[in-house]
Amino acid sequence: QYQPKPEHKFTFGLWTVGNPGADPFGSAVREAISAPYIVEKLGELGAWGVNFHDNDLIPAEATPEQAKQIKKDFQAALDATGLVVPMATTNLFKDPIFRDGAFTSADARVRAYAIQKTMKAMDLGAEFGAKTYVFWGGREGTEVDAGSRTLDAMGWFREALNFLAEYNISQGYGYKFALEPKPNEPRGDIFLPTVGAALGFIATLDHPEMVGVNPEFAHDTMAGLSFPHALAQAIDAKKLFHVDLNDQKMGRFDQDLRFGSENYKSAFYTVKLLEDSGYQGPRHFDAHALRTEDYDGVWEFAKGCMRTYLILKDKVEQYNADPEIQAALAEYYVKDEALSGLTSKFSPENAQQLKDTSFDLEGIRSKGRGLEKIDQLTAEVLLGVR
Ligand code: XYL
Repeated sequence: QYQPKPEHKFTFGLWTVGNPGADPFGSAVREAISAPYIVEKLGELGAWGVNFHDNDLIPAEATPEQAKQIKKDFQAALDATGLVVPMATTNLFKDPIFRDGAFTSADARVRAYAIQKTMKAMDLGAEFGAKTYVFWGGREGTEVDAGSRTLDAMGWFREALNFLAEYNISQGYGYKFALEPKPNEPRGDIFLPTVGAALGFIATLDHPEMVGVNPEFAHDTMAGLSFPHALAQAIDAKKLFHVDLNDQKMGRFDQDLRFGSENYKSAFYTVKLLEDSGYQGPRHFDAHALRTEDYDGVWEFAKGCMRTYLILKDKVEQYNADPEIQAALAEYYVKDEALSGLTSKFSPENAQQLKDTSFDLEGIRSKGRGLEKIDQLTAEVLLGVR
């Protein structure tokens, strides 16, 4: 039980289990491991796929010959394990050239280079069959605002995405783009900080149908926002093109903790939203093992992400089938066919009838909503006593 299988569509980035544990105050604590080795290990653990930034696979300094060999070895590992590459992305944050933004840099040369680098990274992803292309604008932001850059940045960001959407079409890659919002870190303030901000921006693009979001649990949680709420909005907008699962303490630096390690209830509602909505995409873990760990700990971390997801999936099924919970929910969702008929669609007649309706205001006001009971029952499912 709780054994991950490819059908569960669990994916990890090369940069997640391959994270050597450096932080701003300390150097790496783990040796670098190769992409083929990561693929082999993830295959053993039951993952479905692996994702990469261009430079996770091909280091920036690799010669064309080396790049060729790296790709060959990586493909061989994919063939041997059956792992797929559903998503690819670009590293637009490590190189100092991006220190003040990539697509939104105030320097036209940097903006052009960022688009060039992304086209090449899209070529690389397509070589391995990736169908989702993630845009995390880690350096797209400011510490200090200068001139009108905060406004100009929106236009530059739009120009880049429009350009790359046309490139996607002209190459026949069939990518779906997924914008990944984050409020801050590494920039003081990152542009398009929330799922809602990204959705608003997508509507202004030339190909809005091609572009959705990649919400990340830690990113909303850092800002003190509710990840399940962000996720629900993305699902409702039919824009959930990818999802980054991990965990996080509120108000801290970006911790990228093991999925389900910190906020059990939000993790539960996250899984419930994904499962109940019929989301078909990858369950991607964008997290890394604690810096305290060696590679044994890294593989425990990877297993833990998937196992906790499956445990929570089981809890969701239990919750959905629990007669007492369902009865409490049936009371919570007060139904009134006649009123819903009136409000479901405007007509002058419905409007008039609604105006003429009298409500039992005192009765509605004075009745509690029963949420203490529902929430306690939820807690008891999670705590394993139901
Ligand atoms: C870091 C981000 C990245 C993206 C991909 O906070 O989550 O890892 O997922 O660039």
